Amino acid sequence: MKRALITGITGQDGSYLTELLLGKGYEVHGVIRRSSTFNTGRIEHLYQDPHEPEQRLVLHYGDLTDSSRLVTLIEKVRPDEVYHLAAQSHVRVSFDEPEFTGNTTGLGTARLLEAIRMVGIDTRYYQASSSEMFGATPPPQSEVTPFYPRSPYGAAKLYGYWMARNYREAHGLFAVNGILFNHESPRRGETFVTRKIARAAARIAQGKEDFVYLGNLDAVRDWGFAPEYVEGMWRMLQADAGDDYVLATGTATTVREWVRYCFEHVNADWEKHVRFDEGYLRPTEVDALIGDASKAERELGWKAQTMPEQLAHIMVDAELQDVGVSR
Ligand code: NDP
Ligand code: GDR
Repeated sequence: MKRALITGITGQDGSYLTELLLGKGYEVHGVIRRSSTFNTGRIEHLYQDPHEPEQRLVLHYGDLTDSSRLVTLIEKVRPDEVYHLAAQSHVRVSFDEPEFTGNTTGLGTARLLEAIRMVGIDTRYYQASSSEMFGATPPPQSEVTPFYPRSPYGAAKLYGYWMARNYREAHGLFAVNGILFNHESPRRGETFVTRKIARAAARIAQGKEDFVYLGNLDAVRDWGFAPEYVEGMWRMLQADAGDDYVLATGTATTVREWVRYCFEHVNADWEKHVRFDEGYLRPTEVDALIGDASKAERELGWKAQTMPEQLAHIMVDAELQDVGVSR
């Protein structure tokens, strides 16, 4: 039985990855943060009582700012595969909290890599790199596109990317950078734009709200479906050697088009319900991200299946269900 350690197991991707790995027969260990309220909602359906003899999902307290804890965790779990997904992952928030974002999203990666090196285990390491590292470089973006991050988050992720590459080159670690373009789902955090809009469309259609306040509607993103992307992460760690791969759909959608997809799905006129709030603008914006995932298709047999309009419908339907409407 293979053993995996997932940081960020309580996040969107962590929850789907846990489902995938448990389904493949893995023993899964997840790192959770201590908080005063439950933060395990996304993995509640997977929870296994520690008293069960066959327990294959084990949760451990830990934090990316706590180096010694990362060492004891690696020592205790001795995983065959490490999926490093934990991060302060919100781009807009990173402008308000640049130091914290650097400490967790950037240095947290160095701490984890160093814990692996210090303990000296033979493991495979996945780094959750991001299309935000391309920032201002025009699309299409692939593994050979130059980076130009436009936020403290993007800069921190770029540091993590190069640390993973350096541990591959300097210490021979099987380290992979998955350069993932935006991927969404009904489990997406409520403050990311796709979920915010899907949720607003459903609630407005049900008369529970009247307006949604948004920032830049002209930004172009490449939105795919998260469960497909975690399958890509797993495939990267099953390859013959550590390498870097882009995962994306290759399609361009503006925030405005996403709004339209969501509101049309509930037969509502978006122009009556969307209002502008400059508070959601970023000091520096990433105008357009459109990924070229041909390397992943060629080498891993991975290809995105769900395209943005269908994804918007999946997310709106989930929100409608949440407010008691079934379709
Ligand atoms: P989420 O924001 O949903 O999840 C982030 C996870 O990190 C949560 O489990 C969170 O815990 C945990 N975390 C945050 N800070 C710390 C810390 N200091 N110590 C330990 N754990 C911490 O992100 P996603 O699931 O969407 O993304 C997964 C990873 O992939 C992230 O690194 C993200 O930056 C990256 N990424 C995401 C993309 C996307 O489109 N979703 C695209 C490209 C990259 P808690 O639940 O307690 O807050
Ligand atoms: P992003 O996702 O910054 O691409 O990062 P987000 O959904 O936050 O923004 C996408 C685009 O929408 C515009 N926008 C708004 N964004 C938010 N959050 N709220 C609004 O009200 C709003 N109005 C317009 C933004 O300006 C932006 O252009 C996500 C995260 O998951 C990162 O962790 C990940 O690395 C990248 O995707 C790839």
